[in-house]
Amino acid sequence: MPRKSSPEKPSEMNDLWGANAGSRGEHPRAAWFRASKYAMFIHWGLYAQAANVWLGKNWHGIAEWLMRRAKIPVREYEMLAGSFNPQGFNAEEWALLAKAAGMRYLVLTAKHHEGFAMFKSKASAYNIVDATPFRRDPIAELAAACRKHGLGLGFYYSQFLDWHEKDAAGNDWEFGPADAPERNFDRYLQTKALPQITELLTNYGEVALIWFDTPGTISRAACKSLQALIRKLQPNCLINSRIGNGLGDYSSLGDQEIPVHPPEGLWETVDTHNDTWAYSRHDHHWKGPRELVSRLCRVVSQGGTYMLNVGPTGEGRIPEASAEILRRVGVWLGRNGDAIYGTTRSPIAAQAWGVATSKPGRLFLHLLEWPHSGRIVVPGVKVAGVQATVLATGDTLAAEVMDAGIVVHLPSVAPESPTTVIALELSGKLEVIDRGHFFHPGLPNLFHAPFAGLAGCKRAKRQWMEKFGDWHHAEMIEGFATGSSACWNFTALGGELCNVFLQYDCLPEADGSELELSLGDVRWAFPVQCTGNGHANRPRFRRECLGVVPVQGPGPLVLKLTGTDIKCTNAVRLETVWLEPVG
Ligand code: H79
Repeated sequence: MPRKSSPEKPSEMNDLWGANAGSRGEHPRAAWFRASKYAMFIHWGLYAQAANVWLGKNWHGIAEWLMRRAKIPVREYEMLAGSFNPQGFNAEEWALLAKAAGMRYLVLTAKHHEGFAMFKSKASAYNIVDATPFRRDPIAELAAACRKHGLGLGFYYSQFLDWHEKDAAGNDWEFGPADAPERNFDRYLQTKALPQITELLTNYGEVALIWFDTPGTISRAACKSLQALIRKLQPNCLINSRIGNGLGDYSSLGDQEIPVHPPEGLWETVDTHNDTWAYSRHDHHWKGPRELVSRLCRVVSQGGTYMLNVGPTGEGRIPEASAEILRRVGVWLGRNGDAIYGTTRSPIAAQAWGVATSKPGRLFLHLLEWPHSGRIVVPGVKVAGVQATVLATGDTLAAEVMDAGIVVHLPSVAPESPTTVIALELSGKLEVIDRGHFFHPGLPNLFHAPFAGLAGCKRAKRQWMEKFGDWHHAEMIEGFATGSSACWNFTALGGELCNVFLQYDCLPEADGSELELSLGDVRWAFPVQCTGNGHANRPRFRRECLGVVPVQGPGPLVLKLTGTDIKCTNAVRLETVWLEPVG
């Protein structure tokens, strides 16, 4: 059965990514992937030369989509190749940066949607060796550098979209509709995609993985033959889920998606360092070391791998701000990598202080937030004994097992930046006896939509773009009407006076709707205000302080939001509630 067509219809968004690798067991060929945890994605092609500018006009959003956005005719776009001469490219430098950053393998765009091969190809002269003054094969150079430095190398290959070819999918501005009689997708597969994948798997030594994207309408039979070709040429080469039809070895979640719930099986999050994959002259919105470490820890704590992208320029250089931030994360990994590489998912859920990772007999606590209370609790667990150290320094911390769980006493200032990891050595088996939610004094406590008990409303997972192609993901409570309620049951590990914040989205037709907050014996009504003219697929959140509540712990509590006067169903969406110490 062919998959659904056009990825442009919002109703088909769930099919956009091919995020599911199917349910087969894990193959031994995947063991290195499971242990690696952190990788470098590199988007580099002719679009880097254009840098999101075309004919003097600036474009914003993902820069590798410029050809399609500006609807550039193939002959005009090809001119970029004539001036593509990235003399600053140095494979050794990229490999050394990946090493310094603590990344274990690289995945480079061998061919993106623009259709240009960044390697010597007999199957198409539209390649970097034959069509540019550069004449070098960067993939050959990178393969050598990766081998030398012990890095894995994988290739991104856009198997479905190829805007350069009439027979392939995607270029409707020049070649008309996909089903035009003169277009023949199988011919493109046989004459370009399969031969080029053969070249990639034949000419560059061992290939760690092939990274496909947006499988679109490729038939199961075609995906099967693609998979068979890869298995035949390099039986150990992994294939990501975006090959489509559930044929991948591991799942690539949606672009820039960090899950709230741990997915099953082998999976990765792919992320941008700024808001584009390819280099854009105007995008300087780099995530800093703290945010990157946080994203890495959150992914790894759920058992995933984090692949972070860099976008080298048309001169072949990785932007220095991006490289410098990566190196700082690398310094942190040099001191704390024991809590990342080779770990398995956390046996306990994310807590207000952060997330955990695990190794046999050890639990690592990644303190994404530093508590004011001088201690943290790993709640709801039992173990015979525990010893705690600061992983980066080896300094011992007082720790004890109590009724509430494992308690670790902390200095008032975090000893490590941007994130301190505490290593717990456990005697005996760790038993998780309470998987519920906990309120931690001295910390901001999040109450997410997916963990709420709902009545008269529903959970929804949404993804949208802010600029263009820069995906954002959120889980929300939707369909809120008068009488609907969302309720979080939790155990307070102590008492504290807190500000309560609500992050919500409200369309104009529900402006001034009223809800009621209740926590313990405190209860009051509050209005929500229009947050803009967003539509269902592009929320505009507002984070508002609703007031101060006493969290009366320790003990079980219920936080509840009820619609008392909702002026329009489906127009108020709730994202997160926070309880934060008044400070
Ligand atoms: O390589 C990066 C992106 O270029 C690529 N995946 C990452 C790793 C990617 N290709 N396609 N998509 C992501 C999905 C994009 C869909 C959209 Fe659109 C592109 C949404 C907006 C632009 C297609 C065209 C749907 C609406 C317009």
